[in-house]
Amino acid sequence: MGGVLILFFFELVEVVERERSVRNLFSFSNSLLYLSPSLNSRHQNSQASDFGPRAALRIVDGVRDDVRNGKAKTPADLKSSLKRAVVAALQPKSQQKEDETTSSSSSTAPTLNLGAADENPPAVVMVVGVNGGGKTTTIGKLAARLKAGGATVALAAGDTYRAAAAEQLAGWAERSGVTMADSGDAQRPDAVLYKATQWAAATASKENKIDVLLCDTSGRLHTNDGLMAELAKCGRSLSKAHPGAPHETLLVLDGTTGLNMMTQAREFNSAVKLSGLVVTKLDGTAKGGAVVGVVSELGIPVKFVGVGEQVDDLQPFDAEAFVDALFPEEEGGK
Ligand SMILES: Nc1nc2c(ncn2[C@@H]2O[C@H](COP(=O)(O)OP(=O)(O)OP(=O)(O)O)[C@@H](O)[C@H]2O)c(=O)[nH]1
Ligand SMILES: [Mg+2]
Repeated sequence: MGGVLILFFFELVEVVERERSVRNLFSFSNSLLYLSPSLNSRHQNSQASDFGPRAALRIVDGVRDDVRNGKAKTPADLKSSLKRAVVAALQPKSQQKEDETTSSSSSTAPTLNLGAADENPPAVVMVVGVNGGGKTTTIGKLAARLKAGGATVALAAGDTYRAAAAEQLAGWAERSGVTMADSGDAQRPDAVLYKATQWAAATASKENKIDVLLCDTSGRLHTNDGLMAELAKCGRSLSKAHPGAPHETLLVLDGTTGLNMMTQAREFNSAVKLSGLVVTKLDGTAKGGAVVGVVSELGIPVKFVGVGEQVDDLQPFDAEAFVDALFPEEEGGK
């Protein structure tokens, strides 16, 4: 990690030396110390080192271009340039296309791409991730959000491992004013999700139709091959029960996680193709900087952030606000 930091620092210094865009290198390097919380060990979880090598280099390239083009001359310019480069790293190209095609049915959650299910509801959203990241809580909050936007929502209890998991989800259904999907007497997670999806699809054609089915899954370590294979099977069950499903597969990432986020995202993405990320627990000291590396490397957009344990503590992702929190105005390496 230190290597990445050093590289980051020296790349910038090299650029400045070569371009002679900043006269006083000493004040420039001081400004870098100010700019980059990564160089200050007090700022845990907001470190540029967490971005990972590929994102860090991409960001350096962005800053370098601004220096070369004369856009970044002062420390303040450099800070803006750095922030712009991180914002750019957080916006995969595919997201722009998605935004253009997002249907009106998801207007309260503009980043969810549920329009494909307009003709053949329900839209099915599968939520995956490691243990305790905030999957069930995110589902509860998302349900309330979608409901507030006028959608009829049901929840599927695909976490069959923890005895209390279905109860926890049912609690969220009650809080959010949505229904629990009926999965009959199914026991295995893939069977529960299959039955729940079939039920939701059948209900969707009736008067009290279901627009969106949110599927919970058990937390699992991305290193557990057996459980990852089981998750892939759950995904296949959804598409068998309802063609086109899942319309969204969201990976929930605990914002306090560092570089391990990348490994988690890679493994989950290869088991079930991910369409979006949710970064949780950003209400604490964590800033979730490591997700910059995930977006940059895998091209999967962040769609929501979790900022608390209450029902309305889910926000659509705002790259600029996220980056402002990573590089706060007042703080610095003072
Ligand atoms: N502060 C804070 N806590 C959160 C947030 N999201 C979830 N939590 C808490 O994190 C803990 C775990 O949340 P769950 O939703 O149960 O996590 P999970 O991923 O479903 O966990 P498993 O099903 O056991 O894998 C709970 O105590 C939640 O209240 C958040 O955005 N902020
Ligand atoms: Mg859970």
